[in-house]
Amino acid sequence: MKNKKISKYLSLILRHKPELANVQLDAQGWVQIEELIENSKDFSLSYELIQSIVNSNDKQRFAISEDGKKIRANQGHSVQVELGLAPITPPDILYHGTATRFMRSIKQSGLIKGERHHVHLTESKQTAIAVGERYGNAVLLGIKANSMFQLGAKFYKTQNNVWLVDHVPADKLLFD
Ligand code: HQG
Repeated sequence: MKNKKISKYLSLILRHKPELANVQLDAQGWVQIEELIENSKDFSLSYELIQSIVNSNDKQRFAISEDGKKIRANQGHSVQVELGLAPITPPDILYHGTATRFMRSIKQSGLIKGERHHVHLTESKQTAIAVGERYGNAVLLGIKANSMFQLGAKFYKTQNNVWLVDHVPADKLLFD
């Protein structure tokens, strides 16, 4: 339970509000682990604790750099970062889970990124439904990803298998 709280705290610091822990993200979103341990007043952190939270995180939300000195969130930022992902070819269909109450607006404007840097998509129907359930009655949307790609849309895949795209036009959505 305590680890879950710390994991949520790390998401907040590494994606949205680094200033709360008196740390700075570099251009690629990395924070020095030593600095995080020293500056964070909200939790008593150690290198081993951070490492175990990174390794056990259910969605692999965080990565530690190869030299072991830095940590970053794999995706989900609202602060400006350049994750350095290369655009890749998506599968024919990807999925997005949302809630029934957003559908009217989604049918008009497609999927928009809102506060985040990208619209988040997944290869897994199950994951999409779970994401939609966070907001109410879940709706599973299929996305004609390859068709969008053919028309020039750029798709990225994060280290933890989240697909990112700038926008999904309404005519590329599949729903019942
Ligand atoms: C909806 C979690 C009205 C969209 C998950 C979603 C994900 C619209 C909400 C990650 C809309 C935005 C992201 C439109 C989109 N009109 N509503 N035109 N277009 N929406 O949280 O995808 O646990 O920013 O359907 O697993 O729900 O944080 O995006 O319901 O990967 O690691 O607006 O967050 O990961 O909500 O979730 P969000 P999301 P973590």
